[in-house]
Amino acid sequence: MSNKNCTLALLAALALFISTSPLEAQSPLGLICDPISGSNMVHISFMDPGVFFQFDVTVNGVLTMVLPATGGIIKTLVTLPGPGGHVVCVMGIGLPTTVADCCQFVIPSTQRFVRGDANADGGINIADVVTELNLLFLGIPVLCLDASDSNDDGGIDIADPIYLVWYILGSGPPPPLPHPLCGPDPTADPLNCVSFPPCP
Ligand SMILES: [Ca+2]
Ligand SMILES: [Ca+2]
Repeated sequence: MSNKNCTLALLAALALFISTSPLEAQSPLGLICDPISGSNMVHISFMDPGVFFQFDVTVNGVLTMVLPATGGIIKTLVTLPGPGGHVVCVMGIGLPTTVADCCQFVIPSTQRFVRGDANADGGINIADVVTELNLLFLGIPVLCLDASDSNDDGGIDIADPIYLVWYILGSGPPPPLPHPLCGPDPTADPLNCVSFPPCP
């Protein structure tokens, strides 16, 4: 075999490998989730391969709707519980085969708040650090998780009360926007802000 033929054979083998790689198995129904801006709805579409008798749709693990098999592309609107991070899964139910396909996305919260004012009392002081520690270690809930994300990294962990302590002591930077005035979160993250009384 010449070098050229050898190269062609290798390319063909590579193309075959790529086309049969497990990537396709990661999205068995080709599920696409398209959140509708400004609403708590997501448009989903997926391919019915014709081997299931129904499709169960779950939102964050809760069964939300059951769709009959149609043997083609299925599209529908799914209502979400509110802003924040969501996982929508479609499960093809058949005998004996059952497959699941999921997608994750974030619906940004529009609630205005002040970052760092974890206890939502209109000021930032050591009580907010205590609120964040109580949330973190005792699981005491807060109305606005975004306000407790002092460093705006999209999660709440020990770095947030530490960030706030340094700021209160005058040794660290202020919390990122929205701070010190009320405003919506400029960065999308899975955290939700149900209400924040100082920022109606
Ligand atoms: Ca406060
Ligand atoms: Ca954080």
